Order: sequence, then structure tokens, then C-alpha cells
Amino acid sequence: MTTDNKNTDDKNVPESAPTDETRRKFLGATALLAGGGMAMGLVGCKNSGDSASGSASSGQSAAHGKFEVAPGKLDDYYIFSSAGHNGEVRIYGCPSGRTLKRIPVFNLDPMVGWGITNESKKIIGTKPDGSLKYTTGDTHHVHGSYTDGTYDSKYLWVNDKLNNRLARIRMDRMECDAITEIPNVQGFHGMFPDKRDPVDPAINHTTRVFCGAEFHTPQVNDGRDLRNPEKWFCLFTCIDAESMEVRWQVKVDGNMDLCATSYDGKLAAINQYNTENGSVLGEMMSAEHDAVLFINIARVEAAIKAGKSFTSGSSKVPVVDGTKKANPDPKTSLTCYVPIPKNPHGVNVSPDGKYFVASGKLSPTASVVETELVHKWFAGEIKDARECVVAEPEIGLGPLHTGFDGKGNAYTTLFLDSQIVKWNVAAAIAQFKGDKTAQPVVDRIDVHYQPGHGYTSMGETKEADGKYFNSGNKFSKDRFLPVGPLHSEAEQLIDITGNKMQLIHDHTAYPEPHDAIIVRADVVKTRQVSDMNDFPNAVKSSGDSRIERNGKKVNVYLTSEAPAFSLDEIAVKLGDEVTITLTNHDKVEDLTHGFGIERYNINFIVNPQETHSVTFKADKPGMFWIYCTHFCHALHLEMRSRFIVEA
Ligand code: RUQ
Ligand code: CUA
Ligand code: CA
Repeated sequence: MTTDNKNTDDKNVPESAPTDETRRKFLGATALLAGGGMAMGLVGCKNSGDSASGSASSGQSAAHGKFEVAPGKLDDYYIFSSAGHNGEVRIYGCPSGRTLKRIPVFNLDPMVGWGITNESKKIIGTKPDGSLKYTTGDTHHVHGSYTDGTYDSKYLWVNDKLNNRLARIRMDRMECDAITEIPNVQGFHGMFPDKRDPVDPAINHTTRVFCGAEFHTPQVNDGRDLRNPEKWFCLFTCIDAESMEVRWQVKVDGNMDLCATSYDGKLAAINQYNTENGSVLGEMMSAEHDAVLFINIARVEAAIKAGKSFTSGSSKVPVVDGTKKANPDPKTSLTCYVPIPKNPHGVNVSPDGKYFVASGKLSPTASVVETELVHKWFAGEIKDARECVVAEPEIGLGPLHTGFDGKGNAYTTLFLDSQIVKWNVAAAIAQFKGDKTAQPVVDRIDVHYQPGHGYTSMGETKEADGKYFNSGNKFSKDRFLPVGPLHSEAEQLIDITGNKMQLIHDHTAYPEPHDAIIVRADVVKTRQVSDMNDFPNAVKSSGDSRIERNGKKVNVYLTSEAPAFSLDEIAVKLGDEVTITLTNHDKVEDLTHGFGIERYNINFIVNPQETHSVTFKADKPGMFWIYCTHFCHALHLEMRSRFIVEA
């Protein structure tokens, strides 16, 4: 076997681990290493390995032929996936797992010219000298805009944990059209759009996007309190969905990890693993309970309207105080902290809107919080916020994220167990109330290996359809042909239509596949050819092609139409600042041209009817070929022009 991974030691395989290809040698090595730190502080898990709670399926494929998307046939779903520290967003077909598109966002992409064209630089943001402010990012969570509780195919949002930005993608073009930097936060991780207005029931679509912040920092972070963590704190942020401006922020106790919103628009929820405000691992794991923090949106906005806000540093964004100390009375409180064991991860809302589910991470449990009870706590009808928890089933080790099938079942990823566990929410509630016959766990399936996010088809909408669950695994180990020390990551698609889960297939993903949403294909409406009028700088006809000089600034206007550019030669003088504006006059779908200048580091594309521009300094004398970089025509190689720089 040429694919055998020689350096894995067979002796490390625990006796209980199957050694067929469903698990290979993984459990012997990586699980123990990766799990070692997390296992610390784990409380006992009765259910794990308990046959009464359902034993794991072998992980063998179901009749995956049934799910094959034959050549020329189209997928039924889109998967919109964040790409981790690659900084982009990706689109896969489901069930095929085919990569359909990579959307550059916080990264640079020479294929489309992202970070090279003036239009993309303006979206990314530039320094006074015109260079990019940031060239890297770390995307974690992608969510779509909502109307009436389901996707409306207008926008996607994605976070950048590294440089604390929120990006928007317009779904008709599947391109990033806006990026907003959030002031006074670090570790912007969880993000979720609202699903309707908290006060005006007539507004039943997304108008706000909520952003958590994982790391507490000095406030203001200008050199003060560098080593006084007791003075540091985190801000929760609301961004306007249309203008993309930061509307307001809330000072909170502890940190903020993942985010979710209620279907009534009234609540944003964030799991907190560091209520201790610890700066090192031991401190962050010291409390038995951390929390799910609920933000009362209407009350926050009323407080801001009433002027009960302050500002921080040079930021003009109004900030209100949502700490426990500042909110002693639930009836007026801006926030509710529901205690959850232990360093919880993930918070997801059931499609009926009734429950928020957070996973224990260091506790083998999922905690079910009832939405109605949170409202009652805010009304002063419940004293102890812990009473909002209506179930806490033991589901397995290292639970992280939960998807729903719309039929009352939840599917949670178990990082340490390398499994997906299916459990019934109603049974979990019955068990919590004392029903000893209730068995929440319905089924388990092995995944390969160590899943982070898992998500179901339409599962974050009221149209959850219970067809597919996709497991985003953090390790692929030996599932694919070896390609050197950096492994491909593994995503595994699971059929959840039956009582037992069935693995359909693995597909690879370039690191790191993080979170995603699965959207029904008929929901998504794209435009396959652009409208020239949407580009204000369009060169409307080839007759408008020209070179204009204004001192040292030279503006070049040209068009492309297969297989030629409208100018055979672009002549400038050494030291000129050159702006080239190119409009593609081809109208045929898929007829994209590229524009590259030899030795000038210029490379971008124009899709049919689109216009893009680049600005650069003519700093090398000589003749440099301009050529079309994107295969467009039988005479693609002949599609050239010349850039002449006179000394
Ligand atoms: S968090 S693996 Cu960045 Cu999405 Cu849970
Ligand atoms: Cu135009 Cu290749
Ligand atoms: Ca903690």
C-alpha cells in the first residue's frame, strides 16, 4: 500500500478502537494529543460508550450512489463555507461536495484581482498612501440575511477574527461588497444577523448584524492598562445590515464566543467560556459554570435613545453598560447571563424558535435554554437565570456545535469522541424533568476526525428540512492520499432522513473549513451576467478608448472584446502614475477576460459587461506585453497589447 502512513505507531491503537479504514490508526496518535488538553477538567460522562444510549455506526458509506450528482446534473443545495485563516468564503455543491467558487474577502486573490483593482482596494480599505490596510484575515462564521425566518438570498456576512472586521457578500454576484472594522474589540468570533425587528413587527427581515468579541482588552487600547487585565473588557457590537455602519456596542462581563439570534428578533445569545475573565488557561477553566449571555435588543436601543451611553476613545459609537453590576434589576436589565457548564461552545437555535442549545465542551452535556423563559426572566417572573435551562442531556465528550432537522432532533459534534450524536430535544426535556424512561440519545456515527462545526440543510431557518448534515472535521489524518505535512481537511456529508445517520461521502477542503450554512438551491438567485450601468466608471464603447494626461497622472480607458483589447499600445513616461480602466464588452455568459502586464505585478479579470481599474507607478522603462490571462477564445493567446514606458 503506497498510501499507508508509515510513521504511525500501531502499538498506540487502544484495544477498543476498530482498525479498519473507518478509523485507521488515528485514535492511537492524534486523538490523544489533540484531546489531552481538553480532557483536563472533564467531568465524568456516563453516556459515552454506554450501549443504552446508542452505539456508534461503523461509519461505512450508505448507498452513496443514490446521492451521486451525475455529470451535467446540478446539486440541490449550496454550501456557503468560511475558510478559516485563508480569509475567504467558499461555495460547494451539496450533495456532490464540488467546489463551485472561492470568494476572496479578507485575503488577496490574483485570479480575480482582489486586492489589486482599485474597486476591491476601496472595499478592503487603504492607508493614506493607497496601500492596503490589511492583507490577511481569519473567517469563522458565515450567515445569510433573513426574511420571515428564512434565507432571502440577499446577503451573506462573514467575520474576521484577526483584524476584527465584518464583511458582506452580495448574493446576486457572490462578491464581497462591504467591509466594516469594529472599534475597541479583539477576537471578533461569533456573528449572527437578526431575523426580524425587535420592536416593529412589520419589519420581518434582517436589519442588524451582531458581533461578539472573544478577547478582553484594555479600554481604550492606547497603551494604558497593558498588564492590568482586571480593567480589560469585551464589547458586543451591532452593525447596520444595509449601511454596514457600527450602530452601537454593549460592555459585558466575560468574553463572547459564538452568537445566535431568536426568531422573534428580540434576543441575541452568545456563549461565554471565560466568565472568569482569565488571561491564562487555568484561570479560564476555574469556574464550574460559564454562561450563555442574552442581549435584550429593544432595551439596549431604548437605553441608547435615552442617552444612557458613553463613547470609548476616538470611536463615536455609543456604548451602553451590560455588566451585571450595572443591571441589578431583571425588569430593566439589558442582559441576562444564564449559567451553563463548563467552558461552553456553540449556541444554536432550534428551527421552531423555542430553544437555544449550547454545548458543554468541557462538560459532556448540551444545555437547552427555553426562549420563553428568558423573556420571563427579563419580565422579572423568574429569579434565577439558571431556571431558563430546561434540559441538559449527557451526549458525549467534547460537544461543540449543534444542527437541527426540524423534526425535533438535534445533531451535535463531539470533538473528543470523533462522533456526531443525534438526540431528541423533547426526550431530553422529559429526562431533565425526572422521567427516568426518557432516552434522549437516538444514534451516533463516527466521523473522521474530530469535528468542529456541523450543520444541517436549511437548519438555521424555520425551513429546516432534515435532509443533510455536514460535519466539518478538524483532522483528516489518513482519509486521503498523503500530500505532505499539511493535510487536506475532511468534510463528511451525512444522510439524516432516516432514524439512523448514514455517511454519504467525504470531500476534501483546503484548510480550514470552519462553519457553513446549507441553502436550498431554489432559494439562491444569482445574476450570471453583469449590467454595464452598475459600473460608474464603465468605458461605454470601444470608441471611447483613449489616454488622458494630467501632469504626471495618466488615465487609460480601454475595452475588451474577444479576442482583442481596444488599444494596441499604451504609452506613458517613466515616473507617471498610471490608472487603467478596462470594460469588458462581451455579453456572452462566462466570457471573462484577464489583464496582465509583464513584470508590473498587475493581474485582474473583467467578467462580461464589467469594469475594473488599477493604479500603479510606471517605474521601469521598456516595452512590456499586456496579455489576456483568462482563457476566452481560440485566439486567446493573440489577445495582447503593449505597455510602453519611455525613459
Ligand atoms: S468556533 S469549531 Cu470559530 Cu466556529 Cu466552533
Ligand atoms: Cu481574453 Cu483570453
Ligand atoms: Ca470558563
